[in-house]
Amino acid sequence: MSSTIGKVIKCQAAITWGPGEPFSIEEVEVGPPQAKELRLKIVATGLCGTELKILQDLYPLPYPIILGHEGAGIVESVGEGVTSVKTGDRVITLFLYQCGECAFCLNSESNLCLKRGPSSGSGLMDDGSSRFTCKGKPIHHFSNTSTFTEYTVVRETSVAKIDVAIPLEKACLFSCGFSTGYGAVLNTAKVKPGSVCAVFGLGGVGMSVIMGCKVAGASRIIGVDINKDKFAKARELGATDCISPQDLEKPIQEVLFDMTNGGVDYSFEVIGKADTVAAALASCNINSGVTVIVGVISPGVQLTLNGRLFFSGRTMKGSVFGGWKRNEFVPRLASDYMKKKFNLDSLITDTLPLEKINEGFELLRTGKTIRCVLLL
Ligand code: CND
Ligand code: ZN
Ligand code: ZN
Repeated sequence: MSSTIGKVIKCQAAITWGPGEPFSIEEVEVGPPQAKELRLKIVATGLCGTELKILQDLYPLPYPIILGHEGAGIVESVGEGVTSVKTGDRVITLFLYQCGECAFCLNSESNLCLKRGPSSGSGLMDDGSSRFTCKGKPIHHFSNTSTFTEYTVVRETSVAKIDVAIPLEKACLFSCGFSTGYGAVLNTAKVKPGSVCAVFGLGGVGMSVIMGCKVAGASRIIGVDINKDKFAKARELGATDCISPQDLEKPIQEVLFDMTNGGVDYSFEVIGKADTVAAALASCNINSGVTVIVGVISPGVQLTLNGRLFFSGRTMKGSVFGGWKRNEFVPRLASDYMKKKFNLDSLITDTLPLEKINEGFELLRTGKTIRCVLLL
């Protein structure tokens, strides 16, 4: 590895040239890391529902771009001033910008940085340039990570060390899907033992919400999805009931209200659609019901909520990256993993090489995979 230090690396990457375009496998040049940056050899990267939305809903991003935000890899080299990691360290990527110095970053209760919030930024590094080029053109970075490439460059603050015995092809799910769902339960909702929970959307993130609810001691966990093929896995992971809204004669919120004698204590929206947000809110109980929105709602989509739903004690809140901070999530998740509190492995239903990334997203779009992990 040392022979590449300080040099440009040529490698394969999946480039998205414009909104909604399929991934194109190209040779890219990846420049060496600058101050406070590091270059990472990606070993594994999961395909998350967020990229699927970006492709389907034509998100306005700085194109061309290398997407991917659920990665795990090995540090190839570090730029000037990097102190927390070194060549050879195993790390996972952190898509959420956390400067580590502002008032929000210093507050133990918050994980969104004052400087950038959850925004993925301009697609450029802090010096205003990109470390990727392809066919002579600069290619943008995505979400502080860009993992659909054999090598990427990220800020030092965009990785967390994972020096425990979890294989990187599994640990990549700590980088988004698993942590996002599990943390939404433990950090954002703070589900109390004995609670009744409903989870709308049973993808990789929703399944991780189910595992979180189980660890929190929920007495009942109701999975809601229009794809009934998801139900077997949801039950295996802890769901006590599974319902498809398409099988019902009444709206899902009314069915949940009746089933639970007055509504659920916590509902999680893990789809990112306006109508399921409204249904999740209406499903929770009028006194202390809490709805957590985990799903990413596409730009321009407005929510329509009946104001009467708030003539109640209900709470509705958002959750990004499960409320985790860079320095705290790996030790906690690794410890729970070692104690076998959750089953990370069962989320990974498919593995593919980088060249088959379009096939992987097709599996996700058609609901045939929970998490497909690309092995690079
Ligand atoms: P994935 O596509 O795997 O799962 C979505 C699930 O929702 C699928 O099982 C669908 O069948 C189901 N679904 C779709 N429409 C409906 C509907 N109308 N009613 C019931 N079920 C439906 O996606 P994922 O699990 O990877 O991601 C889920 C969401 O989480 C998605 O919006 C993604 O963008 C978001 C997310 C949020 C964050 C965060 O930090 N908040 C991080 N990563 C992903
Ligand atoms: Zn900050
Ligand atoms: Zn994600």
